[in-house]
Amino acid sequence: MKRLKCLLSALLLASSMTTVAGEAAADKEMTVYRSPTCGCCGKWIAHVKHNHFAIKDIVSDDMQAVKQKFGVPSELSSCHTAIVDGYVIEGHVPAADIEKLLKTKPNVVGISAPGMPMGSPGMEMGGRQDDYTVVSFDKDGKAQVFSEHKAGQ
Ligand SMILES: [Cu+2]
Repeated sequence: MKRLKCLLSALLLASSMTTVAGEAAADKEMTVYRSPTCGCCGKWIAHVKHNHFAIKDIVSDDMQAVKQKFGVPSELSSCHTAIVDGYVIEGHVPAADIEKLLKTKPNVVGISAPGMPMGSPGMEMGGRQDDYTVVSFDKDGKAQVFSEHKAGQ
C-alpha cells in the first residue's frame, strides 16, 4: 500500500511537471551565447525574456569562434550571438524585429544590429540614443536593410 501511494504521488508529480513544460513551450526557445563579462548582453537577455522568449544562456570565452561558426560577417558582429528557429540574431536586435523575422521567414542566415547602438534594447544609456539599422545577412555575407530605428522612436 505504501508503495502504491508512492507511485501515485510520483505520477501526480510527473503530470504536474508536464503542465509546467507545456506552459513554457508557449515561449519561443532561443539560445544565447555571450562572454562571461558582458553586462549589456544580460540586459538584452532580460529584454527578450520579457518579450516571451525562453533563453538558454551559454557563456563562452571565445565569441569570435561562435560568430565564425554561425556565419556572422565580422563587419556585422556585436557582443552576443543568439539562435532562434535556425536564424542567427547578432547583437542588440529588438524583440519586435525577431518576431518579424520569425513571421516573414526570409531566406537569410540571420539579422544583426552591428556594433553597440546606443538606445537599442540592453544599451539604454540614460536618454542617449543613436539611429541604427538592423540588417539581414545571407550565407555569402551580403547585408540588406531589415529595419530602421530612429532615435526617439
Ligand atoms: Cu552589447
